[in-house]
Amino acid sequence: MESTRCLYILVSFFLISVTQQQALFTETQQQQLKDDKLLRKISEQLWPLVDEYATHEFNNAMFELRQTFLTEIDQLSDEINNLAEQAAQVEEAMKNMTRGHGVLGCPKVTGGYYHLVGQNCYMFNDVKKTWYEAKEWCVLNKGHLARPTTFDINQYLKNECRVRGKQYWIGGHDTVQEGVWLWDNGDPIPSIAMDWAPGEPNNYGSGQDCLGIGQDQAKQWDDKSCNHNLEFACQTAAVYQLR
Ligand SMILES: [Ca+2]
Ligand SMILES: [Ca+2]
Repeated sequence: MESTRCLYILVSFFLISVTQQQALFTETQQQQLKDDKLLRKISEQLWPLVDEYATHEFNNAMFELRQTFLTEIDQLSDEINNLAEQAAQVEEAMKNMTRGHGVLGCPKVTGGYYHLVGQNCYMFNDVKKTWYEAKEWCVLNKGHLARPTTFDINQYLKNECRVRGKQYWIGGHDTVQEGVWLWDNGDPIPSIAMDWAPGEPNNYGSGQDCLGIGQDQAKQWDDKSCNHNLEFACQTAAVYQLR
């Protein structure tokens, strides 16, 4: 009877222990579930914050980078302006130096020799060409057909016609619009600069659209057919050259 009682007590302890462990296990499991839930909740709230922070940081970094680039561009722009200014100063200094120690001269060309007259150089070519061919030839020889843009230049050209006994193509035409006379660089010829011989320009025959000088006794201007072959005068600006 005593042993049965002991067994009963042992079984009771065992059952109590199992129940306690079960209760403890359930409690642990519940705590674990709570922790998991909490972690999920934290995670759900945290990641958007992390994203937002990262975006914010990225935007800040981009903004700073942009500011840095803009500053560098400003600095480079200033440097370029300074260099351009220095280049202009050097160029001006070289011009002054050349003026002080140099002389005005004419460029050397393969087609002949330019003669210095004032600030310009002239070359009279006695091989006859059409106005267009003459224009091209002058350009190939660092010049252009002569342009009597001043009274003095016009007088000089007329005198050369007189001395040489010839007429020459010069750089004027009305090929764009009949009666509207332009220099060969496209500038209009002012009426005050015109020196037409009596009765000219007459656009004679099938049309005369190119400018010649040396007409009649006074060696004035005449409009001629551009395809007519005539001697021609080239002109170019004189340049300072070191002695
Ligand atoms: Ca004409
Ligand atoms: Ca004419």
